Amino acid sequence: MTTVIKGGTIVTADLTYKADVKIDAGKIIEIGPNLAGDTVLDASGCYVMPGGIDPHVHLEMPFMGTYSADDFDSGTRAAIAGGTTMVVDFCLPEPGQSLLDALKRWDNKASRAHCDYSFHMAITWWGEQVFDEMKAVVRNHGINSFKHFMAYKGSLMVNDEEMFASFSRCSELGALPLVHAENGDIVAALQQKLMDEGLDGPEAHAYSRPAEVEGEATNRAIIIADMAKVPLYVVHTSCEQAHEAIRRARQAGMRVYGEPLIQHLTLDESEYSNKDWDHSARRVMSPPFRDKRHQDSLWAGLSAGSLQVVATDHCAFTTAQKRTGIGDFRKIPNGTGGLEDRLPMLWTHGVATGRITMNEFVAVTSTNIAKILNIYPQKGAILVGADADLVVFDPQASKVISANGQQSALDYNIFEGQPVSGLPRYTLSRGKIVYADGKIRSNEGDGQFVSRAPFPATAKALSTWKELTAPAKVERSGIPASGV
Ligand code: DUC
Ligand code: ZN
Ligand code: ZN
Ligand code: ZN
Repeated sequence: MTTVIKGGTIVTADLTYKADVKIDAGKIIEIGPNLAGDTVLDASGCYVMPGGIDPHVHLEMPFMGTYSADDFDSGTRAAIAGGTTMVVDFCLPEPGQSLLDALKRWDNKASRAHCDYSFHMAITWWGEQVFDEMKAVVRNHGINSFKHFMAYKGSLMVNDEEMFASFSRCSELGALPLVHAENGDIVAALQQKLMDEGLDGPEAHAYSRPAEVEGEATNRAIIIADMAKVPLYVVHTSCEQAHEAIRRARQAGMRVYGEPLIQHLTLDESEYSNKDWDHSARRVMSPPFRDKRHQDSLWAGLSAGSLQVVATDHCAFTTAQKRTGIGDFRKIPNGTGGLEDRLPMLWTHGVATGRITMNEFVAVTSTNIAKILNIYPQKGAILVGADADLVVFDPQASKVISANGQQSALDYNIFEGQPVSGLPRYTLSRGKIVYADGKIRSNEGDGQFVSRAPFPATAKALSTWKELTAPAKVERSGIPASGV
């Protein structure tokens, strides 16, 4: 049984052209004019693009004393309703827990996914067991990326010594380290100071995590990666200082990537000064939303290529969960949703405004991350032989974003009331129509794990750091007598 997507305009990261796409057994088998097939999808007036890949989601994540509200069922339904056909979640071992045991739990949770998925493995503690298990994670479990939290002191945070050891191990294994870059020690100190001053509301969350703590940590992570001779991926890049650090590193020849979130691109710090506590708390995430200067820097980075990916960090908490932080902003679970809205919001605020081109849109929502994670062209491409993960995107379709009818389990939407133009007409996952006419057509468990091979061992050549090699051991005639 073949499917043909007919009458659309194909948009990839580098080409825009009119052609039909023919699919069989989950793969693209032909691209060209006047194709025929058993099932025909009308794409007239639409752009046919690689399905979105969101490399940063937390579904059913154990965090801050609770679990994020969207699981692999509702979370991946939100993904496909928004034109995203693959998500990458973070497997989080508890301190002291075996990475492989944690992975079993994540495999189990993800068995409900409606679209394809993969995992990053988080390094939440360090020891010989972690060092050993990293190899099995890469070689036997198809995971080539490791996440490091430089914040969340006392729970997820790792220190510089641990990061250097883990980054060095990544270099040996052909894996990519990721960082959540915020200086966790300074954040903790600022949080305490604000609480002591009686500032306990959601606005204080933003004061406790200024751009400086992100800029400092980003710079530090880049230097550590360079010395460990490994590329680096910086998640949720939200400010000018972090962007500048990444841009400088790239200019110097380092392979460093930056990932702004759709939330930081489109919402600003004024969200936290809303009189309604719930409104502000629902938007508490780390890093927090920032002012226009930072937003302009992120947009510039996307069009200039110094920032490569737009993600969501989808980590959704209900209003009831957020309210556990009334009286102490440190207890508001950090995280916001966005999976269903990433593509329409980026199209509306990026492509429709002329800030990025359609081809750049495809690059930053799909193709670039497929290359960075070493799954291109299986994913992120419209090529013969690639997986038929596609979105038929109607640039004329519009709606006003609302929590009513959304796939997410949340009782609100942080983009509520925002008009968007540009919506998926069809979403296809490995050739199967999983979303059409506003309805989900997939089943729990349709998604498959996407294995990611290690990178070729090119890391050493990438480092700009020149190790000082010691000359032959200096012979000394003896210990000088003390002069006193
Ligand atoms: N930031 C969030 O807001 N939520 C999940 C974890 C993170 O780093
Ligand atoms: Zn983070
Ligand atoms: Zn995250
Ligand atoms: Zn379901």
